[in-house]
Amino acid sequence: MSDPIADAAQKHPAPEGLVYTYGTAGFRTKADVLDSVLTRVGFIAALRSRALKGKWIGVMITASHNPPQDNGVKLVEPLGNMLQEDWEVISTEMANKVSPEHVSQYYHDIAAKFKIDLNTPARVVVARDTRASGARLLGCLQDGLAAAGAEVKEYGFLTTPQLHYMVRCLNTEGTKDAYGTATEQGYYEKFGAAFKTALRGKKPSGSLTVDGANGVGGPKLKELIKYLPSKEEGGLEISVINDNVIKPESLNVDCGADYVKTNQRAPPSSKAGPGDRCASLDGDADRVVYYFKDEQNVFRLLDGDRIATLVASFLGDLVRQSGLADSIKIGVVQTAYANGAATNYVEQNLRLKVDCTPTGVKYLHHAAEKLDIGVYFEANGHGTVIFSHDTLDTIEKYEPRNPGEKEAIEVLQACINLINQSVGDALSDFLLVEVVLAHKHWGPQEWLSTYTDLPNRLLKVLVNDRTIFKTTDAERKLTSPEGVQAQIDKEVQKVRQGRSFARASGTEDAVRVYAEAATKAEAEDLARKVSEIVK
Ligand code: NG1
Ligand code: ZN
Repeated sequence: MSDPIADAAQKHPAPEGLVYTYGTAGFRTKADVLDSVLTRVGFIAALRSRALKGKWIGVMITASHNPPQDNGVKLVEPLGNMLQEDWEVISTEMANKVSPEHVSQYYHDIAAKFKIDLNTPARVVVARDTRASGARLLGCLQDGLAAAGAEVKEYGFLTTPQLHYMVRCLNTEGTKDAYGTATEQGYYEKFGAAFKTALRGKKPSGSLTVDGANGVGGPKLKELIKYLPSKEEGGLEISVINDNVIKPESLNVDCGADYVKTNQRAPPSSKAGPGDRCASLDGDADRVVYYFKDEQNVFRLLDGDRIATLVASFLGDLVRQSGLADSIKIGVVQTAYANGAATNYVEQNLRLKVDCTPTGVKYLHHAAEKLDIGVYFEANGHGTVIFSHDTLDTIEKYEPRNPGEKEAIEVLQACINLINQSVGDALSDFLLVEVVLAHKHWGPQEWLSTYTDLPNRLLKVLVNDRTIFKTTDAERKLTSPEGVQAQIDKEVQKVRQGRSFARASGTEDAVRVYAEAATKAEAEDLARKVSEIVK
C-alpha cells in the first residue's frame, strides 16, 4: 500500500547524526542540512491545522538576521502568534525521525494522540525571505504539504510579519475580529491608511533613511511607500538603502538591525549627516532599531528599549487625554537585556508597571496579553503593542466628552490600526515611531534625551556544553552549574550600578553574557570577568 508520508520523507532523507531543535525562532541552521526538516514541517503544519479544525497555519522560511548561508523555518498559529509550546516539542521530535517508516508512524501517532481526523481539511499559508536556499527549501516543504494533503496558499516573498498578518486575516475573515484583507495590497492599504490618520496633519520633520539589510524588507518597504502620504501631502520622506536582494550573499552583511545593535555603529555604507534619522531592519523585517549621529558626530543608538519607552509614553498620554486613564492600564514587558536605565525610566518617570520575561517573543507576548495595553520590545528591536479585547471594547464604546478627548481617542484608534498586533513588525513599528515623533515635535536628540543608557556590553562565550547553564528569575540568575552565580554576584558588587547575567543562547551554540555598569570601562570589565567565570 502506498504511504505518501513515508514516500515524501524518503525523497528528502534526514542527514545521519544531526540533532534539530525547534528553538525560540523555529528551526535555524545551515541551509544545506534543512531539506528533511522542511518536509517534516510540512507534515506538522498539516496536522496542526487539522487539530484546529482546518484553521490556517503559517509557515515562514527565514533565518532572520543570520548569515546568508543559514536558513530556517517557523510555524505560525491562527492569530499570528508563535507556535504553541507542546507543538514545538512535537516538531522537534518529527524533525529528528530518520527512517521514512518512523516519520510516517510518528505522523499517525500524533494524529491518534490528539484525535485528529486526517480527513479534515488542512490549510497552510507559506512565504519565504530572499535567501538563495529559499526556493529549494520551499520545494521540500511543498512535498511535505502535498503528501499530507494540505491546501496551500503561497505568497512567494514576504516579510515575516506580513506572513503573520496573512494568517490572522485568513482566520478572522468575515468575523467581528476581521483583521484585514489577506493580500499584500491589503497589508499596505491598512497600514498606509492608519499612518495617515494617526499623523492627523502633524508633519514628520526631516527625512528617514531605512536600511533594508539587503533582505526582503527593502522591496516590501518600497511597495509600502506607494501607499503612504508623500512629503507634499504632509507625509514622510523615506529613502531606502541596502535593498539589494539580487545579491543574496549580501544579506545582513555589514548592515541591518543586528549589525547596528551588536556593533553599536551605523552600517559602513551609511551617508547620513548629523541629526539625520536612520533606521535598520533585519533580514526578515521583524526588528527595527533607530540611530543618528549627534552634533559631535558620535553614533547614538535608539534601540528596542527606546521604542518601547517612546511608545508607552505616547499611548499613556493618549489614554489620559481621552479620559480613559482609570479604566485602561498600560504596562511594559522587557527581557533581562533591557537597559537598567530604560526599566528605571518606565517605572519612575512614566510610572508604569514593568514585567520581565525570559528571552523569546512568545514569553513577552504572553505577558503582554495579560495587560490592558501591553507594550513589549526586546532591546534588539523586536516587539509590538497589544490591546486586550476589553480595552478595544472600552475604546470603541467610549463617548468623548469634549473635542480634546475626541481627538485623543481618534489618534489612539489609528495607532491600534497602525500596530501589527499579530507580531513585532519593523515596518509598522517605524511608522508608529514616526507618528509619535511628529506628534511630540521631536527629533532623535529629544528622543535620546529622555534618559541616559547605562554603558553595557554583550559577549558571546563558546563553551563545551551550553545545556548545563540553567536559569531562574526570567534568566537573570543561574541555578547551574553550581557556584557560578555566586561568583558572578561577587564581581557585580565590585562595580557601580553593576548588573550582569549569563544564559545559554536559544539560537546559537554559545552562552551570552550581558553586563552593565556606571561607566563603559566598568561594564566591559564586568562582562570580561563574567565570561571568564562561565568559560
Ligand atoms: P538568543 O540567541 O536566545 O539570545 C536571540 C535574541 C533574542 C531573540 C532571538 C530570536 C538577544 C540577546 N537574543 O536569542 O532576543 O530575538 O534571538 O531571534 O538579542
Ligand atoms: Zn528577524
